[in-house]
Amino acid sequence: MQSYKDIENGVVLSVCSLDCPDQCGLLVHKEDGKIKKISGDPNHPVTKGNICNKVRNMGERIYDSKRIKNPLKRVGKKGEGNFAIISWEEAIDTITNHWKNLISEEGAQTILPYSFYGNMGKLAAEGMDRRFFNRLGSSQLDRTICSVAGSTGYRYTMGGSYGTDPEEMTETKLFIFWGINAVSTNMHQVTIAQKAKKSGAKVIVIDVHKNQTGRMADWFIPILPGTDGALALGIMHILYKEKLVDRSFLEEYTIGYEELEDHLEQYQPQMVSDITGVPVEDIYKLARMYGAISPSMIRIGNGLQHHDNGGMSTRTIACLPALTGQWLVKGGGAVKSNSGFLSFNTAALQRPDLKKTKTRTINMNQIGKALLEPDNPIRSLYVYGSNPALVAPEANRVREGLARDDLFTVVHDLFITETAKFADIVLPSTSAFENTDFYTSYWHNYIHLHEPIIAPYGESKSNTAVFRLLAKAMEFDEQTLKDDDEELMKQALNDLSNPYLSDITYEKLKNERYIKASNLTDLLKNLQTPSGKIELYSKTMEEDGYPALPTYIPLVEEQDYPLQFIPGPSHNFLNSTFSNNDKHITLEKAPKIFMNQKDADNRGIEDGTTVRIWNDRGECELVVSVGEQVLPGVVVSQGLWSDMPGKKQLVNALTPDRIADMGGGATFFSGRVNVERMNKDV
Ligand SMILES: Nc1nc2c(c(=O)[nH]1)N[C@H]1C(S)=C(S)[C@@H](COP(=O)(O)OP(=O)(O)OC[C@H]3O[C@@H](n4cnc5c(=O)[nH]c(N)nc54)[C@H](O)[C@@H]3O)O[C@H]1N2
Ligand SMILES: Nc1nc2c(c(=O)[nH]1)N[C@H]1C(S)=C(S)[C@@H](COP(=O)(O)OP(=O)(O)OC[C@H]3O[C@@H](n4cnc5c(=O)[nH]c(N)nc54)[C@H](O)[C@@H]3O)O[C@H]1N2
Ligand code: SF4
Ligand SMILES: [Mo]
Repeated sequence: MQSYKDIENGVVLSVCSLDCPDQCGLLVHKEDGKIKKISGDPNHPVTKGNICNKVRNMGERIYDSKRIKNPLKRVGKKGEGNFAIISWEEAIDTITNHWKNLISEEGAQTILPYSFYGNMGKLAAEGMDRRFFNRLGSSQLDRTICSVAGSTGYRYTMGGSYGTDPEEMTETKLFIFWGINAVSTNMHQVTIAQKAKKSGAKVIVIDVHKNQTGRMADWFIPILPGTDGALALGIMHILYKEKLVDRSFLEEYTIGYEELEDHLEQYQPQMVSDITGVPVEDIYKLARMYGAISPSMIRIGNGLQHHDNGGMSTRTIACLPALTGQWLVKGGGAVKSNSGFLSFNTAALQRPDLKKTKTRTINMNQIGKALLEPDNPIRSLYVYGSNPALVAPEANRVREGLARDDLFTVVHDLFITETAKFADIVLPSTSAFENTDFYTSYWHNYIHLHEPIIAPYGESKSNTAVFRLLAKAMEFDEQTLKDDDEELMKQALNDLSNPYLSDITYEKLKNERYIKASNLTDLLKNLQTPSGKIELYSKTMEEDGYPALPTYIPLVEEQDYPLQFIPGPSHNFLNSTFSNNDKHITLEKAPKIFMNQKDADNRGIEDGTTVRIWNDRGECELVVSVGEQVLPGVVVSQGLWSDMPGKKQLVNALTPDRIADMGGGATFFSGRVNVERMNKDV
């Protein structure tokens, strides 16, 4: 069969590589060997031919004139973005000579990889790169920037990232979107809910911002940031008091339901109302709806996880479906992430055994602090699949660290990102459309194979190809560092122990292109908690220094600033991806901050003007949208916008690099700020 790459004109199958739960099946329409159009694959069982505008316009990004074609070396000052073209040979030699010197003089721990999921491909994001850095003995990176607090919290209750199958949600009668802006970030979850609404289902949205998702809800419940755990406990209190709990389910499938009942006594609805800002009658109404309607499904988003107490909030909400026995009902339960169903052989892919010495681990949320640390300094940073100068908290510190003259920085990307501007060497990356890889959704339970669709752009190379080159130049001669992409996939996918992937092999996937995890209804039989039950009471949590029962823990009281600042992602960008592409910038218009009328009036701020937002960490200037979309005391911005001349729109200049309660997670939404009007002539 002709490979997709060699088809000059025609339509080929693909899958979206972006860090988005939907992981849509795509059709790529080729003309004269180039991508002409991108549409949804109508045969995909979950995404069914619909895709977002971002990816419909992905072609603009692939062929954007700003895309880099060649390796580059810096010729100007760090941060200026002046580079000269060099050959791959020179690039690889420069990097590896530098590293060889560093290793002999100060040790390999002076080198730090920094990466995330700019490309969700397993080979791209956790394949040869991990093998290489394990073998190198470099410092390790704790990849905590996204949802680790929540997944750690959810695991204490449910044993891992296992939840409701989206394909069963046509049965669901009550959807609770809790801290998720699903219209923008999980569009097919909304499609499913809207379809279910036609058969009478209700949609509740609990959020700090009445954004597009809140506006499509049957009932929008505004809540004060970081108080979701208290609301969940208030619901539980009422469920027990009003005998709306499913005792037989609790007896058979949970531990700690009696201790929980006693513990809930303190979460009186009035107290919960005072904490959350949700009127007491609404707490009763919500609890009674949750107790009465089945199947109910809670879609837990990242909003509540990006807080100081994100782990505990998620652990607490994850207890709710057990109280009403939802895990036995088709279409009932909750989804935080479903990635557990598709967990493959990561050890075979990443080869932790190549690590010969114990090395330090650096939390990626504190990259600024780490780069500025004078003891055992990081001397070289290798960035791929991520843009820390824009996406990491305490951005001013991150940039100060990146600007260090004695730091040797390599960035592998498709564009000269804000981070790449600080690089000594920039390497051009292929896009996912140019790569072989496989993808596992963290929402819909399908695993996808991807074969290259177009030839590499210019001289660009994939992550795996670059790490093979680096390994060779470092004179590492293990076969594992030479394996090609097909070999990597075979190792990751054959002989799996995961019971949900019992009939998947690489060969089968190659034939069928996408395969669904199986035996999903065995969830309660396979629970990975220490007791094998849903743990309402968790001894492990106690051992780890947390309360064993779900408990409300307020946000850290930081600095003396009056407004809670929630800088979330935007509809037309994917984190910072697309924020440098004209088409997407035009669609997204301008970065905005939403503010309550009262807070605006107190400050003499008018809708549509530019305001200054500041705290001890930094400042930025955004256009304000005044109204009732957020509660008093809360301001919300959307989007991680690229730097633009004369504009101060770096929201992460304001965000804390504090670590959340669990898993080393990020606390982007737990910072506080003040806002003031700016002089008209500024
Ligand atoms: N279009 C688009 N899609 C994306 C992304 C993107 O950038 N753009 N990013 C992708 C990635 S990497 C991720 S992790 C996901 C994130 O997507 P989501 O899971 O939707 O997470 P966020 O958008 O960060 O926040 C969700 C909602 O939580 C609200 N929120 C903030 N704090 C609180 C709180 O304390 N309580 C409650 N109840 N709500 C709160 C915010 O107002 C927001 O509406 O989306 C993915 N999909
Ligand atoms: N204020 C605030 N900050 C946030 C968030 C928030 O809600 N608010 N969300 C956080 C979350 S949830 C996340 S997940 C992070 C995401 O942050 P990042 O992981 O940094 O994601 P992106 O900003 O999309 O950057 C991905 C980069 O990878 C590059 N890339 C794409 N494919 C490849 C490839 O195959 N190889 C290489 N080498 N590069 C590639 C892209 O061009 C892009 O520059 O941001 C976090 N930052
Ligand atoms: S970004 Fe999300 S919604 Fe858009 S095509 Fe990719 S997976 Fe689908
Ligand atoms: Mo994320």
